[in-house]
Amino acid sequence: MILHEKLAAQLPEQRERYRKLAKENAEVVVANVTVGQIVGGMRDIKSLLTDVSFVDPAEGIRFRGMTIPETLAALPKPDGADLPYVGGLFYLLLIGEVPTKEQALEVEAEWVKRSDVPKHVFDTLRAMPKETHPMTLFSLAVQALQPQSEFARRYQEGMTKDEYWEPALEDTLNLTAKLPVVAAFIYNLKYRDGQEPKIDPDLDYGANFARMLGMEDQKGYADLSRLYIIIHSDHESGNASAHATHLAASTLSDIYYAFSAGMNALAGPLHGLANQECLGWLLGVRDQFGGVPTKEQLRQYAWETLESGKVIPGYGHAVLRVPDPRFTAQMEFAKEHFADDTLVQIADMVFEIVPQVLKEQGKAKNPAPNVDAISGTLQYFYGVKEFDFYTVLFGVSRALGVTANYVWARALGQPIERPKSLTMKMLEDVVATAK
Ligand code: CMX
Repeated sequence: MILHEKLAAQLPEQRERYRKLAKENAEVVVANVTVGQIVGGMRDIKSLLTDVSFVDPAEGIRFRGMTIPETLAALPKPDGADLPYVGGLFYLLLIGEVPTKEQALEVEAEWVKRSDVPKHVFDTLRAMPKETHPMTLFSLAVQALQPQSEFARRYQEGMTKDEYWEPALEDTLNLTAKLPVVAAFIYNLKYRDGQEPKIDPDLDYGANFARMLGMEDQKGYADLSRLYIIIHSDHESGNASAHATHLAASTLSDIYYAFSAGMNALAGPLHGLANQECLGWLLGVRDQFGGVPTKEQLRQYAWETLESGKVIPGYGHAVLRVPDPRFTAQMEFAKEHFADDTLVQIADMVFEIVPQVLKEQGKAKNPAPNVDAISGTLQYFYGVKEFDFYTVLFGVSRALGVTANYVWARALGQPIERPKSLTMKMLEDVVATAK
């Protein structure tokens, strides 16, 4: 298999680089940590290692050194499509090179081969109460797949540390192949006829997902699906879903346990759930003003949200200090395909007004939109209107980044994660000494 071969070829050099850092240069100081960072959610503490992606505060995400526009332009596309193969993106994340069309298709073929979901997974989800949130179902389904873990099996058989990456890759391909099927089943179970979806082997990952959600007749949705999955895939390692996955897997829990942990973090309103919250907020604007409001009405509405003690979803970011390029890519898609849509027009006006309001309020370090400010609007336009499903879409995509990181973490032999905590008194003593 192509990913296996390419990874194996890179291992000697990458392991040697890692060994040098870990063994020969371990005492070199990278940065100091302030009290503010310790009490402030470890913000910006440089303490994780990944080559898969990097978020520049002034620019946004780069996948293996490439910006979103560069990535979308470089990756191979299916015939007649405007957006690239998701399989090509996964190859790029994992291997660090832009694949040829044939290489992207090899990844896509691996996914088709591994896409069958065992019946007990569907039955587990069916047994849950009707009102269960789709993210609970998603996380549960991933756990229900865990008995299939190759990593867990091989670990029990006594594989060596050098071999970890092989079953890690195996599990990763199995998991990522099944996630669109699992997600589409959750959609069917919650909102449609409860059918168990099946992959069409002639379609790529993005088009298959679109078809399984019942969107095959919606012109443009397969491309949106590709775009959505690609841009949400990775955002370096410190974000909550990536970090939770990495932390859990660092104990040598397999990727099913670890990814499920990551999804439980994605389900929070300050992280992935913000896309559902954001669409709710935009619909609130639309309903209150019977369509697109005036700028003054919108300004007032935004202030009312802030004064009621809530955040404006879709705005602000822990790292970024500019409009999120993932927002820009989706806004461009929306304007190209359905610029006249009321919600797109409202989202565009929000982009003009809300940063000014947040600046006036003076709290948010970044008043610009993040990825969630627009993603729900696009789904809503095409008819995926059940917005508590949106975080599941995010989860399908985020799997690609966190699993690429997972395979590399096992390949390099990264250890169990264990930062150090201090007591409040210890910190006060540090402050007193410093003064
Ligand atoms: N609306 C209102 N207040 C905001 C705000 C927003 N959109 N963004 C930040 N603030 C506030 C914070 O709540 C914080 O207030 P307190 O001092 O009272 O606690 C203050 O501004 C400083 O926050 P910050 O340092 O700028 O931001 P953080 O790194 O702490 O948090 C984030 C980042 C994303 C959680 C925050 O901007 C937020 O809550 N945004 C809205 C929710 C959202 O869109 N989340 C999705 C992020 C992307 C993703 O992970 O999917």
